[in-house]
Amino acid sequence: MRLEKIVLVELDSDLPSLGKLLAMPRYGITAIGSILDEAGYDVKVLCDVYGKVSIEEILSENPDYILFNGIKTSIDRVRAMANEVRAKTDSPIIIGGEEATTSPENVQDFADYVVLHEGDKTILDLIKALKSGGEFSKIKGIMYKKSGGWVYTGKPERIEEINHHLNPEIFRGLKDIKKGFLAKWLNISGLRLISFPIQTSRGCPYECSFCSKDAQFGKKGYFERDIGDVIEDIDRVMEYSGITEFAIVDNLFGYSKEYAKEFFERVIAYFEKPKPRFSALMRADQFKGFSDENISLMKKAGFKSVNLGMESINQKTLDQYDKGEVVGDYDAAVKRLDAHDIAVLGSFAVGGGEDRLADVYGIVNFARRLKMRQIHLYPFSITPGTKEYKEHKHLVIPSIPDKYWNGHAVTIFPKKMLPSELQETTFNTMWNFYRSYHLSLPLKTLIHKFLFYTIAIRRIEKSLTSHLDFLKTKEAELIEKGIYQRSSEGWELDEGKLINSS
Ligand code: B12
Ligand code: SF4
Repeated sequence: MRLEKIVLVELDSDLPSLGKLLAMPRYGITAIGSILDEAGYDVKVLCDVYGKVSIEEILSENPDYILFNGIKTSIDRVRAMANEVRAKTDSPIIIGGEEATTSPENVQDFADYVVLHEGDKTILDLIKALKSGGEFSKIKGIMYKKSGGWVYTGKPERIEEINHHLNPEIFRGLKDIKKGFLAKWLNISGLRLISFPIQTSRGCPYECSFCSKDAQFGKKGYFERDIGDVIEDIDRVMEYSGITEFAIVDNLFGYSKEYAKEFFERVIAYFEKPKPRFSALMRADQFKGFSDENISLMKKAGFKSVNLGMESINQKTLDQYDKGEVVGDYDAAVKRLDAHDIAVLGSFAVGGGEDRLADVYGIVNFARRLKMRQIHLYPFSITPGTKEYKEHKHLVIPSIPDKYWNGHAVTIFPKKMLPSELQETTFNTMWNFYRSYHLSLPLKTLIHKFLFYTIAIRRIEKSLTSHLDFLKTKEAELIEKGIYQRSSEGWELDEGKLINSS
C-alpha cells in the first residue's frame, strides 16, 4: 500500500526567458519526486511545462503535503498559488530549491517548512517527522517555525550517493508529450522544445567567482553517478514518453575524462534505435584532455551540442572571474568540436569585471570567426553566497523585483558601461548574430532556430521595457552624483563613491 499523497508543483515565471523555450522540468523536482516515490509515497508532480497547473488540480489530488520548488524569477507565482492553497487546505506547504536556499527569508511568508540545499535526504526526514511527531531540530537543512520565529538547523552533509531511480510516471502530462504532429516532426510541445533533464554528477572542482554551486549545495564536493543507473533512467524515460532529447544538467559534465569515455561507450553499446541525443554544460579547457577518439565517441553517443561557459572575450574579465581559462582555449575547443560536428553553444556572462561595450558586441565577430552555431548572452549577475557577492555586493542594483532575476535583466552596476547600455547591447548582440546566421539555414532548422531564438530574443527584450526605464532612472541618479563619469573609452563607475553613497 502506498503511503501519504504528496503533490509537487513547479511553476513557470511570468516573463519569457530562453529557459522557457524548453518543455522540461527542473532536475531538482525530478529527483525529489523520484526519491519520495521510491520511498513508497503516492507522488504526483504537476509542472507548468506539461500543462498549466491550477489550484483546482492541486486540491483534487487531496494531498497530505504540498511541495513547491522555485527559482527567484518564478517565486511571485509560487507565493500567489501557495497562498491560495493555504486558504483552502491545512496540508503543510514545503518549499525547496534555489530561491529557498539562497533567500529563505523570501519564502517564509507562505511556507510552513523550508528545505535548503540538497533535499534528497532532508525531505524524507522532514516528512517522517511531520507524520510521527519527530524532532525537527535534528534534521539538518531545514527551517521551521518555533515560538513565533524561524529556526534554522544548519547545513546538511553533501549527498554522496546520487543514484536514485528516476520515475517518469510521477509526472502528469509526460506520457503524451510526444503525441501530435508538431511533437513528432519538430520535437515541439506548446511551442517549446521537448527535452528531459538527466544528471551524471553533482558539483564541480573549479571555483569561478560568480558560481552559485557551493551556495546551492551548502558544502564543496563533487560526486559522480553510477553510469548503469544513468542509462537505466534514460531508457525508462524514452520508453515511457518517447522523448529522445536529454539535457545533462551537471554543473560540469565529464570532469573525469575516463568517466566520460565510459559513459559514451556504454551509451553507444546500450541504445540501438531510437538513440538518445544529449546536450551538456562543459568547460573549453576540458577538451585539452579529450583525445580525438574521445570526441568522436562523444558524437557517436549522441552529443549534438555542448554548452561552453565562455563568459567573456576579455582576458582580464576572465581572470577576475577566476575562470582559470584563456580565450585561446575557446578557439581550440570550438574548432575540435566543430570538426566532429558537435555544435557549440557559447554562454557569455557579459558586462562584469573589466568588460567594455566593445567586448560585448565583439562576441558576434568572435562567434562568426569560429563558426559557432549558438550564443547566449546573459548580463553578468551576482548571487548571494558567491565569492563575487562577498567582494562586489555593492554593485548589485537595489530594489529589483524578483521576476527580473531571470538571467536576462541587468541587475548590477557595470564598471565600464552604463546599466542601460549593457541591457541594450546584450540583446542587440544576440539579434545581430542570429538574424544573419539563421536565414542561411535549411528550412526545418530555420523554423526551429528562427522561432526559438530570433523571435524569442525580441520577445524577451520587449518584456524588459519597463526594467530598461528603471535602469535609466537609476543611472541618471548616479551620473548626477558623479558616480558614473565619462572617459575617452566610455562610462566608468567610481566604486569608492558608490560604496560611500550607499
Ligand atoms: C543546469 C542548469 C540549467 C539547465 C537545466 C535546468 C533544469 N531544467 O534542470 C538550463 C540550461 C536549461 C537552465 C535554464 C535556466 N536557468 Co539554470 N541552472 C542550472 C544549474 C547550472 C544547475 C541546476 C541543477 O540542475 N542542479 C542540480 C540539482 C540536483 O540541484 P537543484 O536543482 O538545486 O535541486 C536540489 C535542491 O535545490 C533541492 N530542491 C530542488 N527543488 C526542490 C523542491 C523541493 C520541494 C525540495 C524539498 C527540495 C528541492 O533538492 C534537489 C536535489 O538535491 C544552476 C546553477 C548552479 N550552479 O546550481 C543554474 C540556475 C539554477 N539557473 C538559473 C536560471 C536563472 C535559469 C534560467 C531562468 C536562465 C534563462 N534565462 O533561461 C533558466 C530557467 C529554466 C527553467 N525553467 O528551469 C539560476 C537561478 C537563480 C535563482 N537563484 O533563482 C541558477 C542558480 C544559475 C545562477 N546562478 O544564476 N539552467
Ligand atoms: S566551471 Fe562552471 S560549474 Fe565549475 S565553478 Fe566554474 S561556473 Fe561553476
